Amino acid sequence: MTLKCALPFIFCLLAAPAFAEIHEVRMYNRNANGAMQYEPSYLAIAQGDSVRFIPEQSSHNAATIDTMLPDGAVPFKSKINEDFTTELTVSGRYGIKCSPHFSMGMVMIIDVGEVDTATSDTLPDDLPNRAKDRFSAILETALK
Ligand SMILES: [Cu+2]
Repeated sequence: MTLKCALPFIFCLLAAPAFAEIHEVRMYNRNANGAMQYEPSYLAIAQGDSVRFIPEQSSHNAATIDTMLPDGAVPFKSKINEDFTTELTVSGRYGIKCSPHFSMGMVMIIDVGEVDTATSDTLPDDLPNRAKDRFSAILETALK
C-alpha cells in the first residue's frame, strides 16, 4: 500500500466513533432461563452504542416502556419478527418490553452511560406482575 492510499484509511479510523459498539440481543420463545426471554436480559453500554435485537424465534419485538425511559430519550418499537438496530444516545436506564409478551414477563434492561441508580432502581407501579418480577430479578443479579 502506498502512502497515498494509506492516508485516507488512517483518517477514517481516527474519525470514526471508534468506541461505538453494536450489542446483540437475541429473542427466544424459550432458552435456558425459561420462556419468553431476551438474551442477555441486562446490558450496560456506552452512550452512542447501538443495540441490535435479533429474532432467533418468531413473534417477538422490542419496544421502550414509557415509564422506564430516560428523560429526553426517543421511544422506539420494532415490528414483530424484525431484525432491529437502534442507537442509544441518551444516558440512563431503559426498560425494554416485547409487546405481545409483556404480561408474560418478556422484558430486559439496558443501562446507557452513567445511570443514577438512586432514582432508577424504583420500578413503576403500572407494570404487569410478571414483568415487575423479571425486572427485579434482572436488577438483583446484574447489579449486585
Ligand atoms: Cu416476545
